[in-house]
Amino acid sequence: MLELYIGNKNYSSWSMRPWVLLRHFGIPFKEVMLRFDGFEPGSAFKQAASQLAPTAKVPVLVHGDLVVWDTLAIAEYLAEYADEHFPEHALWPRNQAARARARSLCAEMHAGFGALRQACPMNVEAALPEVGARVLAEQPAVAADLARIVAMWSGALAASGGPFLFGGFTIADAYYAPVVARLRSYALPVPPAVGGYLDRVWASPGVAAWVADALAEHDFLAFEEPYRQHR
Ligand SMILES: N[C@@H](CCC(=O)N[C@@H](CS)C(=O)NCC(=O)O)C(=O)O
Repeated sequence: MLELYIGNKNYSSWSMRPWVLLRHFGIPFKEVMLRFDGFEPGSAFKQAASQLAPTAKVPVLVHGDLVVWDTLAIAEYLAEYADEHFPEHALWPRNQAARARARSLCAEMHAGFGALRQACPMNVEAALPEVGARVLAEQPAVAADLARIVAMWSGALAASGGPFLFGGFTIADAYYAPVVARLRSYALPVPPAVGGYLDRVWASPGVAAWVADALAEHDFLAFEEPYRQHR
């Protein structure tokens, strides 16, 4: 049985990606939450996470004796696992060129969009449109990240015909699901075609299940909240 170690669902954008992927495709797994009490070396989270993987971060996938950390490595392992055990599901696009493009998009997310991530941390339950408007006006790097995301999604949707970036839901959509959450929470403006994509991602089964759990969490963590004082 696959075991996926994750953080708080309201806040942990990296944990969201592999969880959504597994849930979307109905691949059975056991979820283990390591609550974020803090990221200092002495925190319970860091102590537990450091027992699992050298990075002491989540997500971590454990499969028997194998430990896989870092989201991209986990996504690749899950794609191979699905090829073997659930061949009816394509976690990456089946077309080679589309698969290469999907990997490019995921790598770009993995290494980039620092300004957006910093200014608009994921907070599923929060509605912070005034913060979104302010950071967009005051931080050109956030506006540049948003413009690149809009161009990326518009291009992929036009090329594939949708409903998701590469037609059916793939790792690329799971990778950008936390960005969809941010655009919604901070009400960052997008053109209508991209707005439709946000709605489809939000309604997709894995994402909807994660969001429902995040909304039920009720665990306000002040160190994850640059803008709110309370829920
Ligand atoms: N590159 C890692 C990043 C993982 C990451 O930063 N996870 C956050 C939670 S969303 C974490 O565990 N943070 C703890 C810390 O920074 O000490 C990945 O792709 O999995």
